[in-house]
Amino acid sequence: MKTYLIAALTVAASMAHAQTQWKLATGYRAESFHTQNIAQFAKDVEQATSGALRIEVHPNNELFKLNDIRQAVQDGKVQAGETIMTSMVKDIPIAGADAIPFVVGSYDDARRMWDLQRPLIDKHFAERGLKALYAVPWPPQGLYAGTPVKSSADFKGTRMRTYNSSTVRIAQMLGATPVDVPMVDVNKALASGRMDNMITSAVTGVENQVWGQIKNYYEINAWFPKNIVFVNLKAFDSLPPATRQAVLKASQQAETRGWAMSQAVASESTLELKSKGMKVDRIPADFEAELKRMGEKFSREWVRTVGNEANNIFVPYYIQR
Ligand code: PCA
Repeated sequence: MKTYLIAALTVAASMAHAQTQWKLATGYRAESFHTQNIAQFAKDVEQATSGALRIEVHPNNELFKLNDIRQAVQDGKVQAGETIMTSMVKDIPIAGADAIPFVVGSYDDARRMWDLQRPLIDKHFAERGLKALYAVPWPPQGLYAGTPVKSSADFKGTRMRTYNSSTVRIAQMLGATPVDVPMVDVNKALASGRMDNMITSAVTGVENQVWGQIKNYYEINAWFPKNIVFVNLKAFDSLPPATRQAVLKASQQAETRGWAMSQAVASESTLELKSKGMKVDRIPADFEAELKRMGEKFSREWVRTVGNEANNIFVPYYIQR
């Protein structure tokens, strides 16, 4: 009996020794579809490696703020993370390719964009000691407004909630004052009257129950920003080969599953906004044309900051179309 116990303890101890634990930091809520997808990814990895790699998910900006997560993973302060790609544009401008207004208009476009963007992201990540695992888009970005809008003049002097440098620039072009509000604080910012309008997805409106203050949602389909899940390269490389393979396989599955989830929540959320009494509409044609011109101006500015690398995405992107 005693010998069995000792043998069992020895096995348990050696298994514990072989176990690696990663923390994964994200800036979004645990209930968010992106985070649910990560939780499933972590489960898949744990199962495929019989517990040799456990990934503990820390949501809600709990470990690091969304915009600091890439640097924290790069510096090895946390092994893995998720952020929105546009949060990296200052350091990796090409990461902002998916938040240029009116370039990507559908999930198929978003897929083509990601296929072209990924090799460049891989290169920039490798230079920084990072490894991209997968990326998943948010549903299309629409316009939320407190009062019905007819033209850009309606935004002059309003406070527009922003979540990255792209949305800041758009707020400026509309003559609004940008107010930086993390996604998890939108409901509070609305309740305390800090913001009047915003551009984001239907699901973000649902998660923050915006209908109390905001009554109009316009499906302008402005862009499909992506969240990216990544790991410190040293942490990845120190795994045994079979564990690395398991992580890559689970990543691929998470990417496929995440895109399907995104598409499903896109339509469900728009219906939910309607069911809560919000008016879901198209914007007037003149205003749409005005927004498109702003989008073009934005993309000229962006191409200037990115330089030649922008061609690697946009030349094939427009040729394939
Ligand atoms: N929701 C996030 C990013 C894009 C989106 O749809 C946010 O509003 O911050």
